[in-house]
Amino acid sequence: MNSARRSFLRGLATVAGAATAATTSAQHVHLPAPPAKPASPAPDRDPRDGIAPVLTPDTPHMPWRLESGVKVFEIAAEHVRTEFLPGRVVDAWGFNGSVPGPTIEVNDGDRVRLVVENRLPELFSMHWHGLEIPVEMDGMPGLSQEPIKPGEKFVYEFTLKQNGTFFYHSHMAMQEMMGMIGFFIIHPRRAHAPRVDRDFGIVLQEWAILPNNTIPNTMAMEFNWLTMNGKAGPATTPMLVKRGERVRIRLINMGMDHHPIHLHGHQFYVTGTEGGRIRTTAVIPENTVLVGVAQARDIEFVADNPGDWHLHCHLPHHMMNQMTAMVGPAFHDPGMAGHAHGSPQASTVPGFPQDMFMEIDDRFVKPETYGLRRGWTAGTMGMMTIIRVLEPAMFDKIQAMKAGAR
Ligand SMILES: [Cu+2]
Repeated sequence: MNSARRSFLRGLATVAGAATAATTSAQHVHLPAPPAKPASPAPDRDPRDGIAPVLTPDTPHMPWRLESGVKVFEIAAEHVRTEFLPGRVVDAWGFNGSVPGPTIEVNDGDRVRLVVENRLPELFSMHWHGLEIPVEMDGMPGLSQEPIKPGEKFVYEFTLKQNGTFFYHSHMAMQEMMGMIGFFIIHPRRAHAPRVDRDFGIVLQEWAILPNNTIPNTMAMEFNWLTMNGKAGPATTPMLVKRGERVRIRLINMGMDHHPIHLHGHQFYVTGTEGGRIRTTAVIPENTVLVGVAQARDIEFVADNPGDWHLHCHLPHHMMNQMTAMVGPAFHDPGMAGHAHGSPQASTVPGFPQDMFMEIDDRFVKPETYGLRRGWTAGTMGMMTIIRVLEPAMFDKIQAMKAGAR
């Protein structure tokens, strides 16, 4: 048994325990700024049960209220103007002002009531992906219910009897491609062993948006914008962990491609799928997990290698922004040699140019990026984010900066 597996299993004994800025077009200047995403409420959680709250960077939590023992959520399906990057405005469809929709975080055994309002100009219905619930609650338009008409509501209500990483989404195909998905995370009554110290969630989405356009082309078969929780690198907010902590990252995918998500500097175990928890004796080590369409994958690892590490889709075309015929191989201009950090002779090399290297660090200054190596933005694009394995003092310093920034 290697050391990584040993350290993963140790806890069993303690059960319960590119070129982004250039994409802004003049027509966007007159548009109103996207609304700020709603604030996240404090998670409903007793810290003694060993369960860490889930953080979904750049995406808020769905608020709820308790009515006679039922957790009530109000969800509006609506147009959402958002930004993948500063200046890259997108007219997507989402929920409660957010794309992807706010994260629903509940517990096994909860009774939930989800009041869904259709603020779209066409029919809609909501599906609860992976949940074992009465068929009339499954949200299949036509088959299990009348679709929700514009301006009307439908009340979904059921009791949860599973735990794991699930999601909610429109069950109208093209609406899915407008962005209509969100996490539905159900915690077990007691934490799975070994328990994790940090628990993150990332929604993988892809979009086809031509330059000077803000509306995704939902019929496209090729995609030039790749997002994690609605942001493209380097706008994806890094995940912060302390050295030595055990970390879970939940990944879900809604789009037309499967994404091989690769973690640098660590091996991980896939501990859960869209069907729930994998038996501990069945997990295998990996550092790249294929997250297929409509699938969920939970990965867990001990963050014992300090540094700032990429977590990203490894499809080359998914590691860049705004890929179009205007950049990359199709754009051959000898004048780019200097602009793209090439050599003066670059234009004599067949194939030039391929990649550009643009440092735009000053546009992504926030506590979570404090202390990253200069130039980090040039290599963090598309479906890419960063997990920062920090020494405790640095971790605490950034947390204090975040508290000060609020
Ligand atoms: Cu990908």
